[in-house]
Amino acid sequence: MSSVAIVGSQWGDEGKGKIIDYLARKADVVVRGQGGNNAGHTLVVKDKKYALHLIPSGILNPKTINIIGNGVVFDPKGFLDEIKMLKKDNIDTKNIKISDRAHVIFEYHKKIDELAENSRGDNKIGTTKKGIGPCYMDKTERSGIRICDLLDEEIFKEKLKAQVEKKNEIIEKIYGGEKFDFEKLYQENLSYIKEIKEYVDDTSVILYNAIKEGKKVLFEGAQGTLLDLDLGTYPYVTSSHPTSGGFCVGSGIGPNMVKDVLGIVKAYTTRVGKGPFVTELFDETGDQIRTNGNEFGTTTGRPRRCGWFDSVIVRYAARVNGLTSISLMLLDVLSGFEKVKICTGYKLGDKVITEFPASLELIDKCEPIYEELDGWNEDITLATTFEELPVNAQKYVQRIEELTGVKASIISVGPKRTQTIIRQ
Ligand code: 2SA
Ligand code: MG
Repeated sequence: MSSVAIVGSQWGDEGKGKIIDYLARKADVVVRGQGGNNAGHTLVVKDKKYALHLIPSGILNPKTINIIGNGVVFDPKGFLDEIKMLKKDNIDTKNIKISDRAHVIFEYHKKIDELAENSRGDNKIGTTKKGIGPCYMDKTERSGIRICDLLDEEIFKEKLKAQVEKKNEIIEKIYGGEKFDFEKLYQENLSYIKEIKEYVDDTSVILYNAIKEGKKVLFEGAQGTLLDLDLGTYPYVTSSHPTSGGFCVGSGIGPNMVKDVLGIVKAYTTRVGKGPFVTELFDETGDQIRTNGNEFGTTTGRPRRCGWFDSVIVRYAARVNGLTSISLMLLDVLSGFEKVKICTGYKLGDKVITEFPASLELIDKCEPIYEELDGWNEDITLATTFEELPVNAQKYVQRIEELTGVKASIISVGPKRTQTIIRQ
């Protein structure tokens, strides 16, 4: 590993956490470049679990630098809650670096996220209500407030005042919601920045120098390719770029500084929230995948939508991310099915489509074309090499590799670190 980017290759929740945790322990620098605390990963040390949403996964290694890049939307309160949790257990937080260019999430962003979702009736996106979209809206509208603005009380006051006035108007006139008190917000955030200041830095410079010195850098992706604002199933997407290109802009480096791009792929498909999903199963098989894979949201507990492996979207993810290999997760969940199916293309009228379409209306009309493979009954959770997998499981993996054009360099057969097959 010199520098490797980890990207979710479906709709998030592919099991990135396990691989990130594994690689983060060896990394000199771990970087987040997009999203905010709409991500979620759990780190485990000595049987103690730490649920992190914003702080990068290298935090438990005292020597690792953890960068929150300029492309992240930063929730000060969420960040300080995580710091508090870590400090309580004497975990050193001094190696966290926050970009002075990162945009800040304020309470009004969260409120607007919630009000906008509630007003969408049946067309809800299913957002996490963390204020992610509204904060990125301000950023692209060029009225956002960045970390560097908070470092100067007067500049911050002026910018926040203008924003609170504007947001109050939206909240009151459009949604009939309750207004925010400027002074309270201002004072709250002044107190936050006092604690945050020590972590703020020009993170692009730190990262650039680390890569030049040959340090091991892990780019920690959140969400997934199909949730990308440009490349995902728009508008049922998040407001950032969870694809490999997002790391360049989101952490301030050139594309030649990312060496490998490891796509995290679930052995089947899931998604939370609304939006198209061609291989979704509404029958007992879907229920069985959900039960076997414990496919329920970590924070809300809501059941995830489940379906067969869709090679159209993973091949798409391979192309748009430039995947150099994949890590195939949760293969053990498919044990016990008499037959397993892989979607090889979509049928649209009398046409066969193998490239993922842009239009949601077209995707809705697509029928999956399945290839049926023989399943396996054996418990595979103790396999440590590819050869130890039942022949039918091997065939399943090989077929996925053929259809996506990318080698599965890692296969995960259970949640534990030992339940990982690394292929040379
Ligand atoms: P938002 O709140 O504006 O980002 O929501 C927009 C849509 O994006 C979806 N979304 C997600 N879907 C799955 N996993 C998410 N986060 C993972 C977690 C982290 C991961 O476990 O929390 O896998 O990296 C995530 N975040 C946003 C959301 O459901 C909306 O459809
Ligand atoms: Mg998750």
